[in-house]
Amino acid sequence: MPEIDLDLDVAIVGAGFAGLHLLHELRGLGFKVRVFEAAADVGGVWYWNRYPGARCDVESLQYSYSFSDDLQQAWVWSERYAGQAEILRYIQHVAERFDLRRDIVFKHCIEAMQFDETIDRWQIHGPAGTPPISARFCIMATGALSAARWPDLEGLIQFNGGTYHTGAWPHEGVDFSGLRVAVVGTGSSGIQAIPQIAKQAAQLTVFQRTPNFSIPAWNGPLSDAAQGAWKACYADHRARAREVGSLYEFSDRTAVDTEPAERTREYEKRWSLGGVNFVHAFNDLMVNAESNDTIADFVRAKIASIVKDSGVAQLLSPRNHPLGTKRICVDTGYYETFNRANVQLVDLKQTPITQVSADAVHTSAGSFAVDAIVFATGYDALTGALARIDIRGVGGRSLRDKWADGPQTLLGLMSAGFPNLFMITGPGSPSVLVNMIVGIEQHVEWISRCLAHLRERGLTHIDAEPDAEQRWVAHVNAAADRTLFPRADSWFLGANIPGKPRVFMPYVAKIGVYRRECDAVADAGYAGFRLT
Ligand code: NA7
Repeated sequence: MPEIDLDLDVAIVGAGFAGLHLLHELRGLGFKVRVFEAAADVGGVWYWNRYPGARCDVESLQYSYSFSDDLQQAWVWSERYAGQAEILRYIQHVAERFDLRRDIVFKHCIEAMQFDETIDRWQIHGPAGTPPISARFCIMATGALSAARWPDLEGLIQFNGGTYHTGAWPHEGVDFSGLRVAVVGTGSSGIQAIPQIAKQAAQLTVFQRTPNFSIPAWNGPLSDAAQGAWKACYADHRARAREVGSLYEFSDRTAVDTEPAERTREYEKRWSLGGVNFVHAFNDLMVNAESNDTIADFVRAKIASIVKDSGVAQLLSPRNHPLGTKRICVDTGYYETFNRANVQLVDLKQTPITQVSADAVHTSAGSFAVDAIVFATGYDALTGALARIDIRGVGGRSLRDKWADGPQTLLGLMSAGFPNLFMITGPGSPSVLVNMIVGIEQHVEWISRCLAHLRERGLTHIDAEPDAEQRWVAHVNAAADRTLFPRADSWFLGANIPGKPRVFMPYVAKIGVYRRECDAVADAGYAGFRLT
């Protein structure tokens, strides 16, 4: 572990995909930079999310860095969708290949930071007893889905068995053999973990508050031929990804104007191909409720055809939100799992959890004796990791206070009154709506160019203009309002956290559109930002 350098050009918080790429880029530009990471090693969410079945739902060849052709040619992926262990090995390989660990301070959780206006520097505080760090710039690479959320269940403290969160899974793994297991939560994590846990546990009880739409992954080994063919055209694929995020088969047809039989053929074709590509079957699905009903009906019919108990199939069928307005899930055998004799489904909408006791989960309908509880209850998304740090900007104002009614940013990159502080894939940028690696690389490029620009001109201070920020926030809200997204109680809107303001946080735009908006700002001398 490196000595803590107390006087930096740039401090980066977080050693996941974003932090590592930033470190490589900024070190290459000659900045004195260090990364501070709470975990014992690199990886970010892929370090923590070790639950059974954890897997990326973007295809491996696309969920990887593009900044080094040597890297992308050398690394060999084994499956169409990489599992957590393989992605973590890839990130560790990147850290070794580019000799990154020497500039990362591990087990160093940042607790607080203040901007000192007299010297244009951030004072950054880590664990108690460690000296404060001083950095001209600070970049939050803290992740959009990294602040895991445990539900506040009465009596949980009395529970005698093991309790686990998918977002903070024990490194040694958990053996559920012979146990009666509860899983609470049926988002992407629950939907991936449930089939795996069901195979091991004696009895699995799934506690579902809201059913989600899930599409089969049809994961499998990646052949050398397919991988070789993709790598031969990597430059073209990456250029397209910079426009669209992930390379799906985008449609130029509307569902509403397509004959029902042809529509169904298209949905069947895409269902058999699997993955998120399914939701791009027509180009009006996210803006036209009537069109969305057609794809939602198709998935509900699939659920009914897979799940043998029609009552269970009904409970698993989402009806309270348009398909895709909550993050679409991608699974391996999820709906089939409910045909197993050792799996039961409890509908928390009708019968909520009332309390947990020493050996059971109790709902308004009855008691379920269990030996272990898995919480797949998600995250305080997009703002949670930032809110956990006491960030104080100009005049000692806290970011938490400024964002009390929802996050306010310019381009999702900075927030006015917090000079020299950047965010990677922050609220107000496309963030979780696109392939995260593509979004990360775009932000790393923009910030690197910005810091080089400031250094060349001897400038020490950059801040967002409040007016420009307000215009951007309005623009982001207006973009969301043109879609069906606001119709779901999703974590995109903060709806999963009691008391969190209901504001649609990511920017609904193609990454290429957003990239051009960001580049235009930079080309105009950072219009909307104040540089001194
Ligand atoms: P999600 O998608 O937020 O899913 C969390 C699930 O947990 C969801 O079904 C929630 O129901 C449920 N939940 C949350 N709190 C409770 C309580 N208190 N009681 C019962 N059920 C609850 O998180 P994931 O980890 O699955 O996925 C997050 C993203 O990470 C994923 O999209 C990928 O991008 C990676 P709700 O829908 O709120 O009613």
